[in-house]
Amino acid sequence: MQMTQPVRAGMSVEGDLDRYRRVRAVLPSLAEGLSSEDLTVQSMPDASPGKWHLGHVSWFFEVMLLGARQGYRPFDPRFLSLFNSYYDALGARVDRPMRGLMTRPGLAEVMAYRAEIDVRMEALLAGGLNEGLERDLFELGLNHEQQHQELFLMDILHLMARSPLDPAAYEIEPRLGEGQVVARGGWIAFEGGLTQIGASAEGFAFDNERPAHRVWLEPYALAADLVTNGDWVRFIQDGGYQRPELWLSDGWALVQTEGWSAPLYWGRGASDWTVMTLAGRRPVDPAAPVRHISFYEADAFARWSGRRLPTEAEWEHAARAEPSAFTNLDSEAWQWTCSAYSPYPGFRPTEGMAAEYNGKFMANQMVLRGGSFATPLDHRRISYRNFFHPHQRWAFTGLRLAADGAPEAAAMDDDATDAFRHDLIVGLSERQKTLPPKWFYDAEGSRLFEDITRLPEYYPTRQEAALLRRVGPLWAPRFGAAAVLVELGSGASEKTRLVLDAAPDLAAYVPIDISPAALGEAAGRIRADYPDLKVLPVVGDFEHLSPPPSEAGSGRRIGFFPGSTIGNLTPDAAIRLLRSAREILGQGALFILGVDLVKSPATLIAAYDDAQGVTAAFNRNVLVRANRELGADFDVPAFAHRAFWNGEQSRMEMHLEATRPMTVHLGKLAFRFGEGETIHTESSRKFDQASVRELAEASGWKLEAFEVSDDPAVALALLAD
Ligand code: SAH
Ligand code: AVI
Repeated sequence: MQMTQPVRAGMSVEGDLDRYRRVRAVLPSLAEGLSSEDLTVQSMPDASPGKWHLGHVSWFFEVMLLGARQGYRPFDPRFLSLFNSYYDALGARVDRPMRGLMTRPGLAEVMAYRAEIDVRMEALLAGGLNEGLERDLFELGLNHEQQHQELFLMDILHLMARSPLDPAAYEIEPRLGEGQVVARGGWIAFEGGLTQIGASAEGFAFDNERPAHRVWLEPYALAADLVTNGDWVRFIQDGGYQRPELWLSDGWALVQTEGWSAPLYWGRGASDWTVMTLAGRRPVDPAAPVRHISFYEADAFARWSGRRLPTEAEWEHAARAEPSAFTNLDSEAWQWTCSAYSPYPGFRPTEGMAAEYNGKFMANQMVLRGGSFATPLDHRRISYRNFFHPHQRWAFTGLRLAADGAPEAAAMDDDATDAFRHDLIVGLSERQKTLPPKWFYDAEGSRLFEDITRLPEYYPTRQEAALLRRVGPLWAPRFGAAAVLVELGSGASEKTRLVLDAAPDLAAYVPIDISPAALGEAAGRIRADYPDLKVLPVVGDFEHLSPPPSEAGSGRRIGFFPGSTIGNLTPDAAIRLLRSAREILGQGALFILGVDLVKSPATLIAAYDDAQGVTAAFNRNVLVRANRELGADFDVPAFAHRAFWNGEQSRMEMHLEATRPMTVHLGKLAFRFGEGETIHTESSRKFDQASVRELAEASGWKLEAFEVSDDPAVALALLAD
């Protein structure tokens, strides 16, 4: 359901009456299709029945505007207390936890109340609003109603989620704004300094957003994207809910008493996580931003990532300075900040009857910024301060990570985009169109690769990890004291842990990866789990290595290049890489190289063309990335994933095949594809001991050991300077 949108600039300016009607039409349309039982029951003390929302927002207009005019006679004097929410100055009211006991007035009566308030409000608007307080209260009434549109959806979802039937409140999830944006990856760095936040004196804003004031910010960075469900699954898998060291004390107490083990509404399906949504129970979409987490969970996740939550001032400064650098700034989930909800310096509550609107809640709650899919489009504001208690999870809450300083991950910049464009133009201009595989690894590509590593068909990760567990302890004694582990293409740094565990006296770890998102997250997790290790991540291309940072110290350099990623390079490029690694690692260096071994084509092909289509998605993602980052116009679904064994070159090949003739544009350039024509996106060379020896020797290393795993076999080679 896409709700009516405001009239935009360029069209006629919307009058008070039209605006009133548009805003007031939304709640009844959200209630349509729900039964009076659905709208009467209250699922918990924090939530309200749908019927109550419908009545309360009308009450607001009645009390604040209509009732303030002389000689006004209430629609029904009893409603004045029935639908009073929390205004002590306005007399008696029904306690919130009791709202669900209101079988009367029935739904029809509440709708009649709404209709009558509309008639009276429309008469008032026809006569014109008094400028000043009355106009301000009208604005407040509309914004108040919009807040309740979102609350209505939160409360209905909570109610539906308590039913064992998993009922779908709507056929599709209602969105009050535009759709979800694909993740971009990376970090946006800000210098900080003296900045200004808060709403200016013009236009509508709630009292809590004012006054605008100056704030000093130290250098910081904010993640381009929201944390996703996929990220959250990794947190769970890494024992996120079982490790007290990640949690604030009050949060850990709740994990125990409430038995939290996943976000609210998540459940375990037959094979994977499911989540209850407004459209019923669904599989958890790993690419979608996580929702329904408490402040405590957001904070624990940030600590697990080696990051932190942003302050609200950092959030607002970033959103003002570079709104287009971020995805889902205000369109998916409210973002927890680490700022307590308190008055801005110089705060003055709204005048008159609505003085209790915000100010009296300024204790024990945390600020959230942005907006959610359920926030009406013209209700979102950069200065908006939403707030909830830190334990509450039923709002549409998510998070965006922050970091101190300019994190290593912020280095993904225009140069990388230029290089991607260059490689795409050169690659698409060749007779056999090609694209280097390094461009697979944006945030989504890195995530998809991690999914590949868990596929039943993709044996290399499992086999190599098992082998590393065996040979790590045999080789580690050769490292010596205070050695430095330099890993190429470190990705999620999962295998690294096996080396770190085998060699506890390593001084430093230098992961090098082209994917800022994967690197930043992995470095954070390693930092958290190995507090005595210096973790010095480098965003970069391992085909252009530079010496490890000097903070790493002078211990022996241990190169680590697992995963058979070397097989993704041409034989010449592989030699060049190993040669330059030998140079930059210096005298006495060791190098642990992982390679996949030649085996039956059937096993290989299955590993690169899995039944679930994850490898296909990984392959196609590079086109999605080209569309997003370079403005290309690949028709992604029209490209088929192909994987085959090239025996002559001893390599698996992945291609993207045009399933119809087409032309792809990149700026002013056009590239034509015949039907069946492919882009060669990756080669994965498969080795044997002889070819590894040849490679090592051609690049100046000695092959000291060569250990082979069980079938399907992979190998680890120990090279010495
Ligand atoms: N080492 C991990 C990940 C392998 S996936 C494992 O064995 O499971 C390959 C990794 O190399 C990805 O993280 C990717 O981002 C990175 N990578 C690919 N090409 C790269 C390049 N040219 N320079 C640096 N990193 C690269
Ligand atoms: C990273 N690299 C070694 C993987 C491989 O097997 O060549 C990438 C990959 N491609 C398809 N599946 C996995």
